[in-house]
Amino acid sequence: MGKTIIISNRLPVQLQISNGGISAIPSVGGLATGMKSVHSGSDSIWIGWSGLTDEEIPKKLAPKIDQALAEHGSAKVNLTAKEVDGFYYGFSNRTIWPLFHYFLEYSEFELESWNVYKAVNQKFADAILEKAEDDDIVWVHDYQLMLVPQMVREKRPDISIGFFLHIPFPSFEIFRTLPWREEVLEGLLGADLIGFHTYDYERHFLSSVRRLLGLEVSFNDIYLNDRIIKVDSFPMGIDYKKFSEAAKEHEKNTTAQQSELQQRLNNHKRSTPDAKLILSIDRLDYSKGIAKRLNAFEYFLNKFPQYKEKVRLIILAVPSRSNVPQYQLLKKEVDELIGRINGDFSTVSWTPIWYFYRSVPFENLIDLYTSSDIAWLTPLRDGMNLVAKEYIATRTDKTGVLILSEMAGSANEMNESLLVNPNNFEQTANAIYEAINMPIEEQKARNTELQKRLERYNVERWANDFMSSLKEQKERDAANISK
Ligand code: GDG
Repeated sequence: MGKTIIISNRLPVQLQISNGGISAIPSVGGLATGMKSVHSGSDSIWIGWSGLTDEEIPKKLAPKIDQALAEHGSAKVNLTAKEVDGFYYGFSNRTIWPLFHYFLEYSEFELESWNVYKAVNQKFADAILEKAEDDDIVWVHDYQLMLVPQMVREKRPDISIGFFLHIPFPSFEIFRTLPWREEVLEGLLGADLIGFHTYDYERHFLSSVRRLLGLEVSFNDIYLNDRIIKVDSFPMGIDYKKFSEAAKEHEKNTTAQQSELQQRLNNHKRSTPDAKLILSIDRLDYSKGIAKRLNAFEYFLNKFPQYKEKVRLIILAVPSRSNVPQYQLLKKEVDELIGRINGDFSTVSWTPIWYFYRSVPFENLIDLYTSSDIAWLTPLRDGMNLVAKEYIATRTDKTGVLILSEMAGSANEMNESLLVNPNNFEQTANAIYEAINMPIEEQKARNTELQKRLERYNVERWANDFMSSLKEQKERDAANISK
């Protein structure tokens, strides 16, 4: 068996240029940790964009960058500022991202950025082709690279190609509005195996393939000329051990070892023992429903005024894609809403919302998860939502309540949480009330089930399931062709 080539827009390491030198630091995100088991040793390589444009990389540092990346089993695809603009901020994040999250009105259909998307996908495919040898396996990730499978297959029909989409695949009625819908489907069909987080996304994709390309589809197989392409769902898990152990370590911290945030949260608990902390963490993205959540919080405070001074909402909004206009508008809307709600409801001893617009180090993330009585995660659409899973994994004493949107992929596996429609303020306000008043025994019973499932279907299992299915598929396809 050959090596595995993993390919995604961003690499599992982040480059830092300082004092004329360069260093590559491992990323902590879900994809990077999830792929660790696949991306190990010398038999795998990860190809992606470094996050720095050609213009940003000083010429004399270029060889050093390649070397630093090679030490982490990675290689970069070079992109100019213009390419990043058309491919990443343009077609990926102004066309596909809003469309696939059902924000049709935000989706821009611009020929220019589609052309850049195609050219950049070809660059990624060329980078794979340069490294690909017989018996290699290629695993392509996410919506930025949907044309890559076909571009690789054209030149190397012999190697195994898998594709995984980390965001929802929309229903046919939404997908059909894309001017380049057939090309996108054909790009994906270059893969032997196409994976989604949920069964629904898988069905939507199959329906688009049948109706737009007229291909024969049987269960989750697509017949294309002499090939069979398999489509399946692989709900992504988390590094359960990492989160549960970090939470256990966190509990052992002496006051001197505690972060400032942890000390403040502990003080808050001590001074107001019957007050509840509600946590909300997302990238600042319109798909995450942060503005709706703030409106629902206001609705809750009006409906249940007895909880004024008894609840506090912590909003951690992580900056994201801030040069896309919709994200700038959203930032303004969220800032204003928080200002208004705090202005209307605050008392001398209470501010209803604590707002942080930044990303925090991992240890602070654990501080927030472990200190919050309730996690309130209500995206309007979300491929999976790993934060919901991470919150549950850190609840070592099994207390805590998760209020989760039905529209998150993770809702399928987290039935023991309080599932809500984020557009229904009445239902959401009642869920907050229920969460605040849920008996400890019931919290523990729900979380015991959730934790068992999350521990079992962890991210390593996800990656291994996908890889085994890809290998099986290749064998099945080879047997079919030789018939
Ligand atoms: C996409 C899909 C799908 C967040 N804030 C901080 C921080 N995080 C980490 C969390 C979590 C990750 O970022 C966020 O993952 P999500 O799944 O919640 O959301 P997206 O970023 O939108 O991810 C999503 C995912 O891909 C995987 O397929 O689930 O649906 O949209 O791991 O812990 N980490 C640190 N500081 C922060 O401030 N250190």
